[in-house]
Amino acid sequence: MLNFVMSRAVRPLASAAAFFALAAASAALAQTGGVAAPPVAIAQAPAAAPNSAVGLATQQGFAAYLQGLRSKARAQGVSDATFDRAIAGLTFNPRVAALDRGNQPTADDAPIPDFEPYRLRHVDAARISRGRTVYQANRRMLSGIERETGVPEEIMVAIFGHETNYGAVMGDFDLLRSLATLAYEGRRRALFEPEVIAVMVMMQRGVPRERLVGSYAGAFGYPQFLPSVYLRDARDADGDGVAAIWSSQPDALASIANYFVRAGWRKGEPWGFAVRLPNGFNRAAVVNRTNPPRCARVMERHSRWLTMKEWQALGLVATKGSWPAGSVMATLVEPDGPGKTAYLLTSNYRAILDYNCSNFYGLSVGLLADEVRQ
Ligand SMILES: [Ca+2]
Repeated sequence: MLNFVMSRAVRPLASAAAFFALAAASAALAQTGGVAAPPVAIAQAPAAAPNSAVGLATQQGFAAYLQGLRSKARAQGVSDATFDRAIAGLTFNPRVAALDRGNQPTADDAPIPDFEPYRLRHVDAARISRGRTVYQANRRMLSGIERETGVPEEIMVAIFGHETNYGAVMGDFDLLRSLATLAYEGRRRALFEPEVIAVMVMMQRGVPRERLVGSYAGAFGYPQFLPSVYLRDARDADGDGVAAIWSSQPDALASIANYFVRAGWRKGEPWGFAVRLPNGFNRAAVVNRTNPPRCARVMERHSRWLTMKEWQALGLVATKGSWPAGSVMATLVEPDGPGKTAYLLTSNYRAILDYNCSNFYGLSVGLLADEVRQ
């Protein structure tokens, strides 16, 4: 299960797909009475809070806001009948608002914890074992998708494992209620309002209302897609005509692969691998001097890009296995500082960061994938 350390490691992200893990972690905490979420606000806001707990003005403002979405929904092909069905009985969810307030971005100068304790919790024996079971159960389908897309079978499985512990923790918040609450609240309306409309589009396309549940921040199903990501990337792989990423492992795994194709996964290249640095390695010579366009706190831990041939010439040694082709580019990351395990990370690692921009997430997905394949 994801835990709160992940949400501390997660930075605010440009990608709409950015906060899956954070949302899942918070949803899991909320479901289990977790102690890391804001305790007072949540204790005062039971799951089915009556309108009176929020205040009439808030509920009236919320209802007026929803009505104002009608023309935007129409523009996306949502009929008035679907729109009315979507907003029927919908109320502001104070618990969602409290969870959102509890997940403010980490300060830029906050210390970053070590990766190794995180790895031990998230790439653990149980998650590896279940991943191997999912892998074996879906081999025929997975290998077909890998042939078609170039996305490795084990990467699909590892994302599934990290997002929802293979479907065990998907969240039970009503997506429309959560996303509309977050949009109405306004702090990230530009992000959440299109997601409200996207849920309505899903309804218009026939997704059953009762399937529209997920994390408090609107991520849902086995891969914890946002509704807009679902509309863009979800696929039907088992042939029943519905991209049922909430109940079909083939659909979910194929949809994850589709996401990575769009994110630029390069066939035949690894995500990365562990390396040993030579004594006296000159880190200053490989510092990245460019400004990352997004996700700066995550990217600033990476060296500049060099080819595998250049890294080898600098004396790096792969701790196991062989090197990729000499022309493949990679950055160097030392998540726990000098003297501990270092990693060379390719552009495929950046595709994992596109899914969730956290080095802890990216490394643990890659390492879980390696274990699942063995
Ligand atoms: Ca299907």
